[in-house]
Amino acid sequence: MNVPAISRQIRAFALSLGFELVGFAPVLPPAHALFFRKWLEQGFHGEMAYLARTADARCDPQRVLPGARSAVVVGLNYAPAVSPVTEDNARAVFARYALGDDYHEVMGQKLQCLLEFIRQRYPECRAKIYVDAGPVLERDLAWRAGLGWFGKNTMLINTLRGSYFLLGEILLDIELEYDHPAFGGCGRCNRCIEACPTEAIVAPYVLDARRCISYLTIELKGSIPEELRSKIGNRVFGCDICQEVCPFNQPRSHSPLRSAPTGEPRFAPREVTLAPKLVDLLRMGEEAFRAAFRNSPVKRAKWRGFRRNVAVAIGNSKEPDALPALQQELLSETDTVVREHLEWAIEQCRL
Ligand code: B12
Ligand code: SF4
Ligand code: SF4
Repeated sequence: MNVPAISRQIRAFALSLGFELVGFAPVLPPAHALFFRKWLEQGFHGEMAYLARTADARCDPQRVLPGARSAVVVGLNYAPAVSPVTEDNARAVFARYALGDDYHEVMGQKLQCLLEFIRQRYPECRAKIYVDAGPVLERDLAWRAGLGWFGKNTMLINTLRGSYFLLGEILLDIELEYDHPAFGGCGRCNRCIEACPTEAIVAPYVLDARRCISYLTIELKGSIPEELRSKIGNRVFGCDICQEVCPFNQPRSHSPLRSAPTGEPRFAPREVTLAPKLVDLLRMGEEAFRAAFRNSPVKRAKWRGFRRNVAVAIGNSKEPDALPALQQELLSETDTVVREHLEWAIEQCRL
C-alpha cells in the first residue's frame, strides 16, 4: 500500500464531503492528559460525571480501540451567515452550533461515508467513529492532527479559520501519513477572560464548567445557582461570548475564511432559533417544543430544562409586560425546578 498516496486520497475525499479541516494524527496517549486529570480533580466538570467515569479511556485511546494506530480528525464549520445575537432582551439568543440540525448526526453521516471510502482501500481495517460523545479528548487529538491550537478560552483555534468549527474523528488500526501538531497562540490577548459574564475562565486555558453558561443551560439538570442567573442575559441555549470577542473569529481582508458562513445546508438557522420572542418560547407546549427542535441540539436540554432557561432570560429582561405569561405558566407548571425559576422571573419583572 502506498501510504502517502492513500492519505492524500482520504484527505481529498473528506474535503469533498464538506469538512473544511482534515488532519491525520498517530494514536498516542494525549499530550494534555495531565491537564484533564487535574481539571477533574478540581471538580470543574460539575455534574458531568461521565467525564470522570471515562477518564481512563480518554487518557488511553488503546482502551477505546485496541490496536488503534491513526486518527483521521475533521472539523466542520458552523458559522451562520447572520449573527444570532440580539440586543433586544425580550428575545432569545441561541448558540451558533445549535441554530440548525444536530451536528452529531450531520457529522456522523459524513464520517460514515468517509469510512466506507477508506474501507474500499482497506476492507479489513478496524475503526471507530466519534463526534463529541465518545470517550476521546477531541481537542487534544485535533491539535495533534494540526487542526488548531488551544486558546485561553479553551477553544481549539485555527489561525486561518477561527474557532467556529466542530470536531469528529475516525480511529483506525492502519497507518497514515501524519500531520504536524498545530502551532499558534493568543499572545497577550485576554479578551475572552475579560468578556466572560460569569468569570468561568478561571485562568488562561482553564474553564470552570460549573460557571459556564453553556453548562448551566445545557448540561445542568437542576436549579441554576441564583447568583449566576442575572449573568446569563438572554442566552437560552449555550453561549458563544468568549468566541465572539476573539480576534481569530473576526473576518479580515487577509483572512477571509475567518467566520465565513458554513456551506452545510443542514446547519442553516431555523426560524425558531433566530431571535424568537422569549414569551413565545415560554408558551410553547411540550409537543410544540418537540416538533420545533426535532433533530436539533436543543432537544438535549429537554422541554423542562429549556423552560427553566427561558424563565431565567425573561427574569433578566425585567419586562413587566411578560408578567401575565409568567403567571399563567406558573398556574399549570408541576415541575418544582421550573416553578422556582418562574417565581424568580416574576420577582425580577416586578422590581
Ligand atoms: C465537556 C465539554 C464541554 C463542557 C466543558 C468545556 C471545557 N472547556 O472543558 C461545557 C458544557 C462547558 C462545554 C461548552 C462548550 N462546548 Co464543549 N465539549 C465538551 C467535551 C464533551 C469534553 C471536553 C473536555 O474534556 N473538557 C475538559 C478539558 C480539560 O479538556 P479540553 O476542553 O479538551 O481541553 C484541552 C486543552 O484545554 C488542554 N489544556 C488544558 N490546560 C491547558 C493549559 C495549556 C497551557 C495548554 C497549552 C493546553 C491546556 O488540555 C485539555 C485536554 O485535551 C468536548 C468533546 C470531547 N469529547 O472532547 C466538547 C467540545 C470541546 N465542545 C465544543 C463546543 C463547540 C462547545 C461550546 C462552544 C458550545 C456552546 N456554544 O455553548 C462551549 C464552549 C465553552 C468553552 N469555552 O469551552 C467543541 C469544541 C470545538 C473547538 N473548536 O474547540 C467540542 C470539541 C465538541 C465537538 N465535537 O466539536 N463543553
Ligand atoms: S461559553 Fe460563555 S460562559 Fe462559557 S466560558 Fe465562554 S463566555 Fe464564559
Ligand atoms: S480572545 Fe484572545 S485570549 Fe481569548 S482565545 Fe481569542 S486570542 Fe486567545
